[in-house]
Amino acid sequence: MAEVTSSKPRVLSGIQPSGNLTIGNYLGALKQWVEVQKDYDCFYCVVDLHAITAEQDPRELRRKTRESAAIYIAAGIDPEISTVFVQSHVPAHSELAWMLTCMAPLGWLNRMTQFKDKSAKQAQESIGAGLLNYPSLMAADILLYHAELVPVGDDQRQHLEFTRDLAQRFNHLYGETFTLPAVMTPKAGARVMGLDNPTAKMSKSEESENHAVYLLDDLSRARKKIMRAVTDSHREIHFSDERERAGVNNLLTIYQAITGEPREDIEAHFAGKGYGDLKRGVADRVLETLAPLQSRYNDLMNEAGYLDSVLKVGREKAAAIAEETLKLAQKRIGFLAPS
Ligand code: AQP
Repeated sequence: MAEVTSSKPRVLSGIQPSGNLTIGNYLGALKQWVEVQKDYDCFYCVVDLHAITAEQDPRELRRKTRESAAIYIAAGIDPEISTVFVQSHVPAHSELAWMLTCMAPLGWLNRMTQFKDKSAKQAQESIGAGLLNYPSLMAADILLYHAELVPVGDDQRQHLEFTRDLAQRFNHLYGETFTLPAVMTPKAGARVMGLDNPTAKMSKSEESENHAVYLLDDLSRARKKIMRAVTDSHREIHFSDERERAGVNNLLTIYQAITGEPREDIEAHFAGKGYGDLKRGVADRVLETLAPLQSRYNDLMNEAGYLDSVLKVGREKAAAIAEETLKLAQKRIGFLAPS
């Protein structure tokens, strides 16, 4: 077993290998992960157990799991300082998830926006129970590592509150066991919207052609998608909460999230210019991000054995911590320890 020695506070986060990772996943999650990795003891997993809450093709799931892990590293996660692993490689996630599922009130689960949104797209009788129980599994992911901070996009805030509530419930019933985590969302880019429909969140499982820029999109294709983004019939370029200006606001937000420039400077930069200039400006910034990421991705996928060795070390480090927490939770709940 790998030794766990860090005294830094812990971070945990993950992304489902349920499709092609988008610039929404990058700006909402990955970019923050990279930013915190020097100050925290970070655990980043590819959450394949979550991915099967929707139907997956087995070969594709395996391929996307490796691809996602490689993208983490290509985006700037350094496996020498952060732990990168696959969720299903550490069985403690499933085991604690069951215990938490048994404690999670249906009323809480039914209130989850993500469940309501995703289940509304399916016939009632065919909705998998996993979709409803998704937040209990996410709580297990976080609580196993005593994570103090969870960097995610805006859509995961409610699941973080659920995690805190469930941890408190367990601690109250069985004694102090879990650390209550805090959520961390980025100042800009916490909710990147679809390029073809700026009133809906950009999602990797949304299949329409111009909805999302994928991190591994061919660069000219990525540019085309941005140039085709839905805008409006106004002329001025400024940030706005108005629904009909959501497309322009989304483009400006992507620009802000990548450059980190203040809003006033961005508005000044585009003052008197047209939507074509705005789209070109955003496309340039996005491509400046994608080009080095893709080049690192290709390099590391061509290095035989590299990714597998990262995931093996990651599994060992993650399992050492997760199994210890699981044992404590099992003891607290009253399970007989094996002799
Ligand atoms: N559009 C987004 N803007 C900002 N952040 C986003 N995230 C997802 N979409 C956006 C953040 O990315 C992380 C990983 O998300 P996930 O894969 O676990 O599931 P999700 O939130 O349901 O993301 P998707 O892309 O919409 O996946 P599918 O389509 O499979 O459901 C999270 O931190 C999330 O907030």
